Amino acid sequence: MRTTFTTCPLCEATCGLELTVEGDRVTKVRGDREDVFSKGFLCPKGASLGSLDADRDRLTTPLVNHGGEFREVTWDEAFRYVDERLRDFPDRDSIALYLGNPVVHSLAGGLYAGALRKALGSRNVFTASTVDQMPKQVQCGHMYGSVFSIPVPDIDRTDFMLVLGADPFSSNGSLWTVPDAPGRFRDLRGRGGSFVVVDPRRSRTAQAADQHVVIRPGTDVFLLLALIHELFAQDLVNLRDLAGHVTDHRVIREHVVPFSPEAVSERTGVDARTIRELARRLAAADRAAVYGRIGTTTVEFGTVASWAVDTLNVLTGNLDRPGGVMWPLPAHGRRGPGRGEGFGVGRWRSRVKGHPEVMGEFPAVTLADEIETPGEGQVRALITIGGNPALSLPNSARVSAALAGLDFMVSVDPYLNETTRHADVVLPAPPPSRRAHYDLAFFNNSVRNVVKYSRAPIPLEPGRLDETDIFFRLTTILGGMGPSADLDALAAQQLADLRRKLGADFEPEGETREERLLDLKLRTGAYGVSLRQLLDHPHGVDLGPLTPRLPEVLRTPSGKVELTPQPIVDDLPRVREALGAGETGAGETGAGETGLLLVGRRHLRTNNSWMHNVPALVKGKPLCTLLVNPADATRIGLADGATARVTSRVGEVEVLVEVTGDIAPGVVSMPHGWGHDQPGTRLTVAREHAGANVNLLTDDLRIDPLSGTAVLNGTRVRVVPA
Ligand SMILES: Nc1nc2c(c(=O)[nH]1)N[C@H]1C(S)=C(S)[C@@H](COP(=O)(O)OP(=O)(O)OC[C@H]3O[C@@H](n4cnc5c(=O)[nH]c(N)nc54)[C@H](O)[C@@H]3O)O[C@H]1N2
Ligand SMILES: Nc1nc2c(c(=O)[nH]1)N[C@H]1C(S)=C(S)[C@@H](COP(=O)(O)OP(=O)(O)OC[C@H]3O[C@@H](n4cnc5c(=O)[nH]c(N)nc54)[C@H](O)[C@@H]3O)O[C@H]1N2
Ligand code: SF4
Ligand SMILES: [Mo]
Repeated sequence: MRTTFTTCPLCEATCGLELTVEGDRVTKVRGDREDVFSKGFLCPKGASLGSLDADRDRLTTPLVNHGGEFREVTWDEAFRYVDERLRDFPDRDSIALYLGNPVVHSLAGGLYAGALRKALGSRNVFTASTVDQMPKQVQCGHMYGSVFSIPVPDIDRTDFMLVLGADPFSSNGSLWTVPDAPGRFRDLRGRGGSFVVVDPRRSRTAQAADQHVVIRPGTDVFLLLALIHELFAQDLVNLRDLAGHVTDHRVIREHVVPFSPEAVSERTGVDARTIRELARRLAAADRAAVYGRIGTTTVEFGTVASWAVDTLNVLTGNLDRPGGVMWPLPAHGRRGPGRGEGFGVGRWRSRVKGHPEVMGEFPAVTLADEIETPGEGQVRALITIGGNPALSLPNSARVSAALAGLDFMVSVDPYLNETTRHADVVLPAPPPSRRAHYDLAFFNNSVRNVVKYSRAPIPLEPGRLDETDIFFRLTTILGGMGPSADLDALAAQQLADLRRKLGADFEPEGETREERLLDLKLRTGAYGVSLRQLLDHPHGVDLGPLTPRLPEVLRTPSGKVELTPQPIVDDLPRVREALGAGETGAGETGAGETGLLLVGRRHLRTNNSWMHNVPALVKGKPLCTLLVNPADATRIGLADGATARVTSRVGEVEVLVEVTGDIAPGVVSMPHGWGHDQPGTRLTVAREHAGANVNLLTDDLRIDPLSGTAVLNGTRVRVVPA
C-alpha cells in the first residue's frame, strides 16, 4: 500500500488528490490537504476516481468492427487498419475531426492535438467549443486580440460578484479554475462582500447568493445591455486606471440607447427597478466582477452577451485590477508583446452552409450537414477523440444517423458508447490513474497562478498505450508516415524545432517525450520553473495572486482594449430587432398553448455524458429529470414523478417530471448527456439509469452567428403528460 498525489482531470477545478494505491488499484481517494491550491477540497466525482478507474466496461484493447461485430485486436493491427482505410480518402476535407471535452483535460490533447490537426489538413474540424465557450473566446479575440486571453473573476479579493448563467456550486467553475468555488463564495460573504446570481432556476449557487434574479431564458443580453445603459444614464462610469488602455468608451453609450431598463423589463422578466439597483450596486462596489457562463454563451446572442459582461467590467474600472477580473499567467506561458496581429474569423467557409471558420473550426451543428450532403468535399470519414457528439450535439437523432452513414470512423475513447458504437475502430485511452498530468489549459484560467505536475500514479500495464502515443501514432498515419513510424525520432525532431524557436540553450530533461516538451515550455516560461522543481513539489507550487497584465497581455493591432469591435457592433441591430419582436419571433416554431422554454443544468455528480457508468455517482434519486414549476404542472396536469412527453421542432422525448418551485414559471430544465438506452453500447450501469437525451429536442438551426455556437438554452417545447 502506498500514497501518491495527482491532479483530478475531471473538471476545470484541478483539485489535488491523495490516492491510496494497493497493487494496481486505487483503493482510496482523498482531497490533498497540502495542495497549494485546492487545500483538500474534493467533490463526489473526484472521490469516485477509483471506481471510474476500475470500471469493467472500460475498454483495454482496441476494437475493430467487422460486419457489425466488435473484435479485440492488437494495437499494431488497429493502426495498420486505420492507415489502410484512411488511404481511401485522398481528399483531406472528406475526413472530419471531432475533438471533445476531455481532450482539453489531458496532457496528450494539450501537447499533440495541434500537430494532429495539422497532419490531417482538413477544413472539417469540429470541437465541443461550439456547443460551449466559443462566444467568450471570440469576444476576447476581438477585444484583446487573443482567444486565449480570458479574464477571470479574482474572487478571493473581490467585494461583489454578479454571476449570470453559471452554477459554480455544481459545475465547480468553468473558464474559471476555482477549486472549492463554494468555499470561496462563502469567504466572500464572510468578509462582508456579496454576490448576485441571474438564472431562471434557483440553482445551488443561487440558493447561496445574497440575491437571485430570475430571468427569462436567452435574454441575458438585454439585461446586460440595460446595465451598461444605466452606468451611463446614472453617470456611474468610472474607468479608474483603464483610461489609457482602452479605445473610446463613450461611443458605447449610443449603442445601448434602445436598451433602457423599461425597454428590456418585460422581455427579461426583470423589473426596471431591480436593473437600476443592480447597476448601482455594481458601480458602488470597491472591487467587483461580472461573470457569465453557459447561460450567456450557448444562447442566441452569446458573443454580444460575452462582450457586455466584459464591457461592464471595463466601465466599472474592474478589468485587470485585483478583486476585479484578471488575466492569469501560467508557468508555461510567456509575457506578451502588448500588440499583435489581432483576431479574425472566416479565412475559409464550410461547404454546405457557408459558416465562417472560427479558430480553424466549423460549428459542430453543421457536422451532420457536411456528412449528409453529397458533392465534392463531402465528409465520408470521421475521427472522434474524447467526444460523444451522438449525445452532446443538438438534434442528435440527426447526428447519430449521420454517424451511422459514414464510410469510416475511428474513435479514441475508453468506452463503447452512443458515439463510438458507430466507429470502425475504437482506440481506448487509459484511465486517469495511468497517466501523467499537467493542466496546459486550466492554469490559464486560474484564480491564482499555480503550477503542478504529476507522473502516472500507477504505471501503464505492458501492452497498453498511453494517450500521447495514440495521438502521435494517428498523427504520423495522417502525415503519410505509415502505421509504424519511429515516434522517438519524430519527438526528438519536434523538441529540437521548438528549442530553436524558443531560443533555448539547454537540454530539456524528463523521462518521457512529454516531460521533455513540458520542461522546455516551463523553463522558457514566465517563471522559469523546471520539471525537476515540480517533481520535488507534489502538492504544487504557488506562484502568487494574479497580477495586472495590461498592456502586455494584448494582441490587438492598436495595443489597446478594443471596446467596440466592428463584428460585435454589427450584431447589435439583430439584438435590437429581437427585443422588438418579442419572444415568439425568435425563430422558434412548435409553440403550443403549453409552450415552455427549455434550459439545461448540471449536477455535481455528473460530467457531461460519460460518468453515468460509475455506480456511486448515479445511485439514489434520478438525476435526469424535467424540472417543472408547480403552476405549470397544475395547468398541464403533471404530477411529481409522472412522465412527460416533451416535443420541440426537431424531436420528442419522454422524461421523468420533478415539480419544484426552484424553476421559474414558463421554464423547464433538463440536464444533457443522458439517453443511455441505445443499442450496441457497453455501458452496464448507465443503461440502468438511462434517462432521456435532451439534445433530441435542441435545435441545430439555432446558432450565435459570430461564434458558430449552438443555442442550447431557451428551446421552445410543448410539454404534455405521457
Ligand atoms: N443540451 C446541452 N448540450 C450540451 C451542453 C449543455 O449544456 N446542454 N453542454 C455542452 C458542453 S459545455 C460540452 S463541453 C459538450 C461535451 O461534449 P463532448 O465533448 O462531445 O462529450 P462528453 O460528454 O464530454 O464526452 C466525452 C467523451 O470522451 C470520452 N473520454 C473520457 N475520458 C477520456 C480520455 O481520457 N481520453 C479520451 N480520448 N476520451 C475520454 C468519454 O467516454 C466520452 O465519450 O456537451 C455540450 N452539450
Ligand atoms: N458537475 C459537473 N461539473 C461540470 C460539468 C458537468 O457536466 N458536471 N461540465 C463541465 C463543463 S463541460 C462546463 S462547460 C461547465 C459549465 O459550467 P456552468 O456554466 O457553471 O454550468 P451549469 O451548471 O450548466 O450552469 C449553467 C446555469 O445557467 C442556467 N441557465 C440556463 N439558461 C440560462 C439563461 O438563458 N440565462 C441565465 N442567466 N441562466 C441560464 C442554468 O439554470 C444553470 O444553472 O461545467 C463543467 N463542470
Ligand atoms: S471539483 Fe472537479 S477537479 Fe475537483 S475533485 Fe471534483 S471533479 Fe475533480
Ligand atoms: Mo463544456
